[in-house]
Amino acid sequence: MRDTVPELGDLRERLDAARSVTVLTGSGISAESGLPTFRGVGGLWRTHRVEELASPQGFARDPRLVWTWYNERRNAHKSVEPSPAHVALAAIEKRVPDFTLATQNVDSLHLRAGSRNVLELHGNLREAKCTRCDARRPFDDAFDIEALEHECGGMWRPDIVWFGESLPAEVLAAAFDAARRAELMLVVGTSGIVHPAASLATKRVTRAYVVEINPEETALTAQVDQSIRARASDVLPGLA
Ligand code: BV8
Repeated sequence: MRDTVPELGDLRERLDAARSVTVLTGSGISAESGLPTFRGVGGLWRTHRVEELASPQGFARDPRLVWTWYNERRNAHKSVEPSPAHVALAAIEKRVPDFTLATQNVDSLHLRAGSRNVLELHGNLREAKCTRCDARRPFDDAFDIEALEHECGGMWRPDIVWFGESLPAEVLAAAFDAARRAELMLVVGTSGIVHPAASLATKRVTRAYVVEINPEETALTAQVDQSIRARASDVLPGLA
């Protein structure tokens, strides 16, 4: 049961007036769908640090362990539904002339909710790619961790951006362009720790009025224009 309707200030008026809106989301918006956040449970998966597993070094060290983790996450993605917050962002997109959704999430929930202009900054788990050639294949069902070699001699890996890896150049450029021209930016469900994604919401990059929606303080709280201490589903459906 919701105790109070979060104080939105003039956010509704700003959203109605904005021609150009950019939204940055993180795993907190998918917590509403039942998925664990990236650093939830102390940033651990079983006994391993997620930053370790989500890295080329972690994959080189133990590809079967890393694929076991991604198999579990892919199955979890398929077993949940977009949250009211994901659906609300898709509805808001229809009303805004120039709307961009940059997500750090790899769960495809924004696309499943109907969002159209989605920039997947860190990739997604719908496909796997070869470490050596440019072969790709769908990642719909769990990968057989005993059959990870590709015929070219490379190895199948999830098609996502690991720590220490560059983000896809064209996706990142589009995200920076969107942040630069935005009049209003919403930052939803991210701890603001990971760069360059988090930098999109900083005054170095955007001149937008930046509103954060998060039940907790984050690395961005000190520099946003408005920080609404609430869950995404307590705020976004009302805005939509
Ligand atoms: C790059 C895909 C370099 C994987 C991810 C040392 C060595 C190497 C690199 C670095 C280093 N130090 C710094 C770096 C840079 C590094 C970085 O930023 N590290 C951090 C940890 C300090 N960045 C990189 O490595 C990036 N690449 O810099 O390249 C380079 C440069 C030039 C040339 C070559 C190379 C690549 C970063 C991408 C990493 N991949 N994901 C996977 O998913 O398995 S990042 C990962 O973190 C996820 O994508 C996740 O989305 C993202 C951010 O985390 P959050 O989404 O914010 O999740 P978190 O749990 O932290 O927070 C959840 C929030 O939700 C909380 O605030 C919570 O309060 C809130 N919440 C909870 N419930 C709700 C809610 N909010 C609203 N409603 C709710 N109901």
